[in-house]
Amino acid sequence: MSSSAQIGVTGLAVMGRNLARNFARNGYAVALHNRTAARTHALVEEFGSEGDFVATETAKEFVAALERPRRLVIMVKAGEPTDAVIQEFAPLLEPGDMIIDGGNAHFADTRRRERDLREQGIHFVGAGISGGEEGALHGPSIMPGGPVESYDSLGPMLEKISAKAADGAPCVTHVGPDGAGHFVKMVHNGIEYADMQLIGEAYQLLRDVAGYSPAQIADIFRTWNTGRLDSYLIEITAEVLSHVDAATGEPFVDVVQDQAEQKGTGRWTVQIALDLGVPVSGIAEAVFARSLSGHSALREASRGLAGPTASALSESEASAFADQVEQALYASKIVSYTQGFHEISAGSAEYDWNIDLGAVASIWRGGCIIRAAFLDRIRAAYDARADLPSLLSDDTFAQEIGAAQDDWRAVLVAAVQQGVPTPGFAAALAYYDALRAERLPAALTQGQRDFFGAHTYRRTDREGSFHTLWGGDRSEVTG
Ligand code: NBP
Repeated sequence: MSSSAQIGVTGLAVMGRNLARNFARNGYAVALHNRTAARTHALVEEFGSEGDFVATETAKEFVAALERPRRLVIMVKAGEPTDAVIQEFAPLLEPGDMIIDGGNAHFADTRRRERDLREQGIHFVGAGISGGEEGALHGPSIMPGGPVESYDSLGPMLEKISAKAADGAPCVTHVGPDGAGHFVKMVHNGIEYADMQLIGEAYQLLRDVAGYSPAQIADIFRTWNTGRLDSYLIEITAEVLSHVDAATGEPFVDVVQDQAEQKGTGRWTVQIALDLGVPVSGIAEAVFARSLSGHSALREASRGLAGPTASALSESEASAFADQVEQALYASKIVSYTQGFHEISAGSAEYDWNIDLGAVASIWRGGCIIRAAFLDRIRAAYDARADLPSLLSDDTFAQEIGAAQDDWRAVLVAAVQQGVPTPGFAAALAYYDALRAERLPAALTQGQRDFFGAHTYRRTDREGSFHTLWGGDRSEVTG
């Protein structure tokens, strides 16, 4: 077998198969491998005419089919299968070869794998890939980490197969060393959770408070999609809401069980944020909301609890309310992204990744699930000021959120009065109000901690740490 393939893909389920086709369609010779060889042959049989594929059955054949230095993409189930595949292939590779893990790995695993393989001289690139199976085929957003020198030869290939933003820029960049790519992909998914939760809350408010039907709400989302909320998730929301179930003739959304599923990345985003001390309350509420939806027995047992009596809005009130919901959704979305970017910036500082936040916003503009017109403006905000403390410190976003705040508050008042759960909108507003507050009750918390645990406190008027003798004469001593 000649070593002619420029890249190889092992793991040919939905994602790997489409990624391999994407490379081939872009003119690269692609070596194929899968644990179960039948998948490899099925791909060649069905799509062999799309490009130059080299089907292989064994690990040795696969490695032998690759030109050197070798570029080997792993697209298997994240976790143990990835380690198993690395253990199978690494002994067959040579210094300078490259393993690219395109699965949804935890960034800590990526850091470990990169460290282990570095000892062998193998470049390990953990690459977050977003866009689902369609993205993998037609152009995903790609978030590669790993050694920067690997990007010299890999980068141009990824740029070719990636999505392109509206200005033609490829949706891929070298995010940073070792686990930086998978970390950014994790936060991308966390933001995706928050975006979906906020859209869900907007839908329920329009349905339960304004009294619109799913078809009418689909039209509202279509209108929103022509404005500043223009995004893939808003677009598909309109599609899902306008779909009618063929079997029953009911709106599709009414025949689907209201129990949301989750894989792991949203939960990881929150777990890591807790470790880093970053408040990602919007993402956390989204994860909890999915979790609550799945507790069917608990929900069943609570159905009889008292709630307010809803009062229907008139047609003109409903229309005005819909405009307010748009404001609340947009303002809450700004907060979600603010929190997500804060987590990336904290991760970057903790692990010394030096991540360019503007570049991250830029590569999310196409191909990925959270692609949105709005990301152009986030990129511009970070490009104008790389050390922006928060998106809310950007003048344009600050002005927009300021202009939205009255409606945002009014929507939450309506939600509370009518008993519609809006944890995402509420958490976002609480975050906004907490950030802009002159004083927070944390001062009282510190007093309590000092009272029961002598944990000490710092004063507003003097340096140092202090303790009050609560059980004695309440005099203050230096802590
Ligand atoms: P799956 O996550 O369903 O994994 C199936 C693949 O893993 C098959 O090729 C299977 O081989 C292989 N595999 C398993 Br399972 N255990 C293995 C082992 N011990 N050794 C070797 N191969 C093993 O595939 P997917 O949905 O295409 O996703 C691939 C990766 O991409 C995952 O990490 C996923 O999280 C990530 N991802 C998925 C999406 C998406 O929308 N689906 C989006 C972004 C990222 P077999 O054929 O022999 O069983």
